[in-house]
Amino acid sequence: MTVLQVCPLLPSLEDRLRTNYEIVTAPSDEVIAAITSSRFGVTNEQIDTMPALRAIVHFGVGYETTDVAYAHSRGIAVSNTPDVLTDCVADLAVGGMIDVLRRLTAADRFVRRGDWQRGQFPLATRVTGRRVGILGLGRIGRAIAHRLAAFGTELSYHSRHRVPDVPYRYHESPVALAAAVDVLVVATSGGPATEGLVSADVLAALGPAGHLVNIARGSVVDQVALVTALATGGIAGAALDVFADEPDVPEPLLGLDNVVLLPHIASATVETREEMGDLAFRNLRQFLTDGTLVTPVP
Ligand code: 8YV
Repeated sequence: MTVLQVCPLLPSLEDRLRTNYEIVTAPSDEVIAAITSSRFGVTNEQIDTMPALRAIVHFGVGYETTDVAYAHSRGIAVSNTPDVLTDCVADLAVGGMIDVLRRLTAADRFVRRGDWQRGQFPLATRVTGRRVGILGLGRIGRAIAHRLAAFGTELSYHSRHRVPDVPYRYHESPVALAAAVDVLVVATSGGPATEGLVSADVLAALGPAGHLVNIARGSVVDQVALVTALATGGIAGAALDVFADEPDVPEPLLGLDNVVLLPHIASATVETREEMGDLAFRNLRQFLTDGTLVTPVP
């Protein structure tokens, strides 16, 4: 069975792939399934060069880099790795929020520079009791909210649809949500439906005392507007795990002390990456055995 490996993957997953299948790195007539990461997906051009392709398996929960409607129209099933990374992504969102409010990494830089010998580190912002807005109350958004409840935060959210069974206040738009909170946490999916959702207007509504946390996708935030807001005091600070054009980080951000910059590591723990690799492999194996996927994308 010939499987296309689109990009480098977790070494333990690559080993299992090589042990069980004929792995190729370029599209061909024989390829029956493709395995890829959320970052790379499979392009429509690649799909068109693989007439026997029947499944696209993603290592990652996001799948916006693959045109799922196009794949489905060609009779190609698509899977991702939901749930197994929810906890780690939510943990990192909370970590990023605490970091940017309490200025942990900025304080670490202060100590390393030897500045403590010269004076006190400036006061930071209290985490407990903050008003936090979650943009996108899916699995990950809910896990973030669940954790933040322990900090006595006042939680509200905006999602495509009102979520019936949660105790958090719903706001009709991202602007309304941003205007009502101290911290805006972005937890939506990526892709065209959420592109630029956090616009200049949303950042203005968040305001000079507001903080932004983004563990979703860089595309969800108007990055040019964000850089301006951070550089000019339009918002107080941000913790960013994702960027519009990874691995490029806008140059002006590198010099700002009010921004926590992370290299897309929300799911990057040994435990979670192994579980993602295992789920991706099980999707592939099950598909090649009986034509079904463990976690198909809708
Ligand atoms: C990973 C992610 O960085 O799951 C996702 O959608 O963005 C992250 O978990 C990615 O999948 C690894 O390629």
